[in-house]
Amino acid sequence: AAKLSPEKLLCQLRDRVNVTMIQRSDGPFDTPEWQQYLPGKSLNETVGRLGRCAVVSSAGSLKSSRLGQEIDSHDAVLRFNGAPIKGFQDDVGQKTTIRLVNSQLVTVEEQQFLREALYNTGILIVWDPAPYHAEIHEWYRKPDYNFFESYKLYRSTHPEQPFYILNPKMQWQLWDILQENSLEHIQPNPPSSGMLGIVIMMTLCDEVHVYEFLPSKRQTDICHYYQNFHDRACTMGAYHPLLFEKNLVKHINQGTDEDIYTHGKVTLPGFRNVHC
Ligand code: NCC
Repeated sequence: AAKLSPEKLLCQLRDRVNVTMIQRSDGPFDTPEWQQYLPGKSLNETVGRLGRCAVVSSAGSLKSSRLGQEIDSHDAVLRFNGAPIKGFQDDVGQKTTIRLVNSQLVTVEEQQFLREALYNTGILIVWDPAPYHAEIHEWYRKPDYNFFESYKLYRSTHPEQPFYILNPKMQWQLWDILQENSLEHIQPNPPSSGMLGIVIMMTLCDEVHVYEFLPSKRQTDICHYYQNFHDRACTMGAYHPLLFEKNLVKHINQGTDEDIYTHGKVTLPGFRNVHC
C-alpha cells in the first residue's frame, strides 16, 4: 500500500538517499592515524562504470535454484555477510565483486572475519546501525558494534583489498522513505543489509537484478541457503523492517511477477537511468 507511484518513489530514492563511503577528509576520520587505513580511491573509481549487476540475498530459497550461471553472467555481483560460494556455485554462482558485511560480523565474529578466505575476494563494505540521523561524530563515539579496531587489523593484513565503511547517514535517509511509504509505523531500526546493498548497486550500475529478496516458489522457512536453520523471521524480518523493504522493492520492480515466482528475480533501474 505504497503512497507514491513507482516512478516517484524511484526519484525519491535517487534524490534523497546519499550513498557515500567514509572518506579520509570526513571528521573524525581526518586524523593521521586513519589516513593510512581508509582507501584513497572512491568506490566509484574502484569499480568503474557497471552495466548489469546482480544482488544475491542469502535466503534459503536460493537452494536448488540453479541460478548460478545467470548470476555470474552479470558485470558485477554483490553478496552479504558470510554467504559462501564454495559448494554452492550451481545455485548462487561464484563471482563476487562486492561483499557487504554488518559491523556485528566484523566485531563479534572477528576471528573468522580475519581468518576466512571468503572475505579476501572483491571489495568489502562494512556498515553499522547508527542512532537515528546522528552526526558522524556522535556515531563514531558510540557505534552499535565497535568494529573500528577489527577494520584496522584487516586493513593492515590486506592493504591491497579495497575495504570501505558505509557512511551511516544513508540508512536513515532510506528508512525515512520506507516509513513514508508504509501505512503502519515501522520499527525504528535500520534497513537490512539486503536493502542497503540493493540501493548501493542502484547507484553503481545501469540495471540491477536482485535474487531471492522477494521469495520465489521455493520460499522456505530455512533461513540461509548455506545453513540448515529454520526461522521465519529471516524472510519476514524482526529487527530490520524487512517486510516493508520487500513491499517497497515489489512496488518498484520493473520485471514480471513470473520472474519473481520462478527465479525470485526483481529488475530495478540504476539511478543513472531514472529520469525525474
Ligand atoms: O542473514 P543475513 O542478514 O546475513 O542475510 C543477508 C540479507 O539477505 C536477505 N535475506 C536473508 C535471509 C532470508 N531468509 N531472506 C532474506 O531476504 C536480507 O535482506 C538480509 O539482509 C543483515 O541484514 O546483516 C543480516 O545479518 C545476519 C547476521 O548478522 C549475519 O549473517 C552475520 O552472521 C542477522 N542475523 C543475526 O543476527 C542472527 C540478520 O538478522 C540480518
